[in-house]
Amino acid sequence: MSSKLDALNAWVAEAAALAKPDAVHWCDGSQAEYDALIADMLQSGTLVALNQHTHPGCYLHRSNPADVARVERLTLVCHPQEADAGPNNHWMDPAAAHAKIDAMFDGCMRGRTMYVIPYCMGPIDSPLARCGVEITDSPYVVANMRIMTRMGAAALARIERDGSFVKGLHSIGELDPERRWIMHFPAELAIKSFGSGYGGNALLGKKCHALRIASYQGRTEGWLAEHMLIVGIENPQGEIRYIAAAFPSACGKTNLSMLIPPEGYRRDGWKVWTVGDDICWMHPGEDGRLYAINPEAGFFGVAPGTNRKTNPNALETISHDTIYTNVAVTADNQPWWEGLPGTPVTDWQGRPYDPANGPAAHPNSRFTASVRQCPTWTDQAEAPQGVPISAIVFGGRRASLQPLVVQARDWTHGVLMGAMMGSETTAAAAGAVGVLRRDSMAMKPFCGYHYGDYFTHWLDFDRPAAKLPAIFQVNWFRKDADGKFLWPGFGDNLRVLEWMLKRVEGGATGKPTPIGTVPAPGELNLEGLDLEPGRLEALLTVDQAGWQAELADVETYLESFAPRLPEALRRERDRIAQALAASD
Ligand code: OXD
Ligand code: MN
Repeated sequence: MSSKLDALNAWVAEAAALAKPDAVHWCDGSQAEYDALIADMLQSGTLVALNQHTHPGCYLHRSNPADVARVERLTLVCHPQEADAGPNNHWMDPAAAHAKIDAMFDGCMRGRTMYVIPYCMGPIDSPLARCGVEITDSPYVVANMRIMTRMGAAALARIERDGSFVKGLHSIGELDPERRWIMHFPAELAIKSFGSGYGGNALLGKKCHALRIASYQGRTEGWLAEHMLIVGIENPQGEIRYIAAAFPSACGKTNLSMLIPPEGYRRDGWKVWTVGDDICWMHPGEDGRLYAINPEAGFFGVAPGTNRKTNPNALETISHDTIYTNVAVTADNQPWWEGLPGTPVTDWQGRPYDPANGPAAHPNSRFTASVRQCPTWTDQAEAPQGVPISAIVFGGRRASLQPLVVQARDWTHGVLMGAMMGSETTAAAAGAVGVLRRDSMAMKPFCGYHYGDYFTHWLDFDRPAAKLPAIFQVNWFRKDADGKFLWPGFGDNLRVLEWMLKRVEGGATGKPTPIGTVPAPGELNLEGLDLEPGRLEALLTVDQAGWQAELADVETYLESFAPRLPEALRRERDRIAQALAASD
């Protein structure tokens, strides 16, 4: 009798015939299965147990030192037509790509077990969720996928109901950077990844499915898959408003999604609720608003930069049942990275710590932990219909120019703000750190199709009955002439979020500038904050000549997407350039 799982069974059989594993294991997602995998990995040395008294259920994985980050130049989006991938992606003809990578998969799982991981991105009963199946030869990937997704029997049952799923085939191969590819076939809803065990390259539910493939699915089906955190802000009246915020990798999305309100806010009854820290799928609801779900079930966060001061909620989240990757360890076997108390004795590569070798923890070292372990996690993250979004925030890491916060005057202006985002690069991707690059909507490494078409898709949400979120641009990273950050950031960012929500509700008038609306004097609540005189003014200044140069650069950047650049964005850029010139 034919079943809706026939396609899945046939694909698994085909993959097994190609990769030739010794055994095939269908993952059920149970605790017993997880425990057995952990035990096997402890035995094989893939994992090292950490101090089980201070960190129960925590383990450390040391990756191959040449496999520590996403590699954009080896990440391909294989549309049948090269033009559909756009200048924002690397492309290969699908047939050539399949042939190249299948040759690598041939026999690659000999002597290994092939794991079949059914998973669901999003609450299991949500109409907004989508399923996938990852085939992998890495037990580390299986254990991480169990934390990061709804994995196992329930996902398989949904796949049987839906009859469709994203196919992800993964092998660590020999972990040879010369034999490594991360390939996407959006039209086939398929992913093939070879030669890397690193999260973004190997946990296929995350960047590969939930962003690159899903962005393409979202375009066809009328929704958005974005590189955004989702946070709920509860005011003293008990009303909760949700904000979605896009920042490039390693720019503090995890910190913002679980921030601790400043003391005065806590006293007044403000609360912060975490829905997600990295990915947001947004669909228009019947009432015209955008509703969001977090497709993930876990955090795959950057460890360095996480400490008592920056993110106590994350520290608590990862104090148990967490997989650490590439952190250092202390003499009593606790996980350690720069900024934590204590002293490292062993670095991320397992060598005795020697400062001459660089940081003890890899700058892109990570933790994998369930969202449910987060003290600020809200069960609204399980709401099948998602949470309504009141504001969308775009943020980059810019030492100069970009003010602390600016509001777009309308949706088109907001889409331009997202499209022109620039940010200084971080360690989350291989390559130089600290170089300014354009990263539209923080999706440069993740948009699965031509950016010009993507901008058009964004603009299309502005329909007559739509009640769209307000759009803001923020920059927590502006520095003074001495290179010191002007804004304290972290918990104090709530002050900026509060202003945004006041704007949404009509409670703040703001001050218009040629590039958008900034807080009027007195509108940002600075109570309890010891900002030196002149700092706020410096944070909110619009440097006219600097912005004219910026817009000239933006023009060149946007024109790189011609002929698919939507005319509306070109006009919007021109409007702002003229407004700047007129304010001269
Ligand atoms: C991530 C990234 O892992 O953006 O979230 O690199
Ligand atoms: Mn990310």
